[in-house]
Amino acid sequence: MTQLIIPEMGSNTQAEVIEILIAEGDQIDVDQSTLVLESEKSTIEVPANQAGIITQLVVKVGDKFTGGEVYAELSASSASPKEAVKNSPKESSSKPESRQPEPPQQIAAAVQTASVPSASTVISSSTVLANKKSDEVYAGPAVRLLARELGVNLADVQGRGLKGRIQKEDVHNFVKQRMQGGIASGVGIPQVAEIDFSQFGSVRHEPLNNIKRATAKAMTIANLNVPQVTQFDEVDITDLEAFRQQQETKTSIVPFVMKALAQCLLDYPRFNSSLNAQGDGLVMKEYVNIGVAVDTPKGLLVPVVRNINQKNITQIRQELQDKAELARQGKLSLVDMQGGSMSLSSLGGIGGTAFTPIVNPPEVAILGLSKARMQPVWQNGAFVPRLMLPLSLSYDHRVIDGAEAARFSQTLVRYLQDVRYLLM
Ligand code: CAO
Repeated sequence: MTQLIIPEMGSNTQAEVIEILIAEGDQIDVDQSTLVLESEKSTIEVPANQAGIITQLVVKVGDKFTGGEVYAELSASSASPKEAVKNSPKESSSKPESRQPEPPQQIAAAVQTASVPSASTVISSSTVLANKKSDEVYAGPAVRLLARELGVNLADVQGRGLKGRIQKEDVHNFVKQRMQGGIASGVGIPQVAEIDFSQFGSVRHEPLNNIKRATAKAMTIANLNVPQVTQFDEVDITDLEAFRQQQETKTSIVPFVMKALAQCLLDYPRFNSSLNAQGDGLVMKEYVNIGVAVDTPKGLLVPVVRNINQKNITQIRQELQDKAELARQGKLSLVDMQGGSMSLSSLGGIGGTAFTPIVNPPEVAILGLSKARMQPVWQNGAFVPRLMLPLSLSYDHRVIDGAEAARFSQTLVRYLQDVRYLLM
């Protein structure tokens, strides 16, 4: 006759029996899970330290142990471990948390019937893909039950228990990590799978600098949070170009667009707003500041030119030049990049016919400029050559309706087509 003994748990640790996984008459193997204990810090499964047939159980749910206590009496068994499990009268019938993996169809059905994406449905989709591995994991019935309830594939979970055994807290941690990494926005975006590209050929690794990392993060946040639409338009800037060319000091098209944009923000105040934190109201701004995307050797920076409505085009040009220079030298302060009403991204000096700029939250709109080109335009019964500037206005559709965006864009067209309207 031998005994099953609670392992030592360390000083001052007391654990409560929350589940008994064996019954009198069961034939058990060494390391087979027998009890589930829960302490303040963790849940552990107690493996049998002996093989044999349970002759007497001296434990019940709710008992508290500190380690070293006897909880079952055993008699020796000659049966092989596999036969012992097979012959056990209670193994499969009495316990809902059997070691059998969940059939893939059952998990797939659970995924399909869930109408709202949740942590478990997102995780379940990978469960279906990798299910054939789940019977190879080292975890007890209670952990398997928990994993099934949460839709976690245990094959994806790293066990931190004895001999890599998966414990309940490993499953909870796995879910927590997935929640933080993959679905931080609450819309249930699964992570892109990590691929070892070296299997396809030689590769080298290039770290992202701080600016590019910050841009990557900001773009991800923007794209996940803002339902955006881009409104395209074209403006005839032939007259503006003629005026520009007459000036002694050359001013690029960008400061003119900034001035016209500032007037549009005054005309359409919702474009100069931000959604409040609860998403149920707008913060209306009474200043007019425009952030301009500047291409620098280290990456994209967006200095903000302030109070544009109070400045003339020469002042705007000077301030933009100064800030763009500071950006290229890496000397912009954080304050220089804060407080924009709206952003402007000009790729016109490079090329392109149109693009979809990404709204820079908490702003609700961004204007993209592509390269102005001479085009045949139908006027008074004939085609005439006109210099046409493509506009791409992206906006947050939670705040701005399509019709409002089209009107904003048309107003901008009117101001740039005839800058005298800016004086009215
Ligand atoms: N169509 C045709 N030509 C244009 C134009 C347009 N839309 N916009 C500018 N140009 C011309 C300018 O007039 C200038 O020509 P000239 O020297 O003959 O006058 C030339 O292109 C170069 O302009 P620029 O781009 O150097 O200067 P800018 O004032 O037009 O723009 C700035 C300033 C800071 C916007 C620009 O330097 C820059 O960094 N652009 C890139 C912004 C960017 O990366 N955006 C993407 C962000 S999202 O990834």
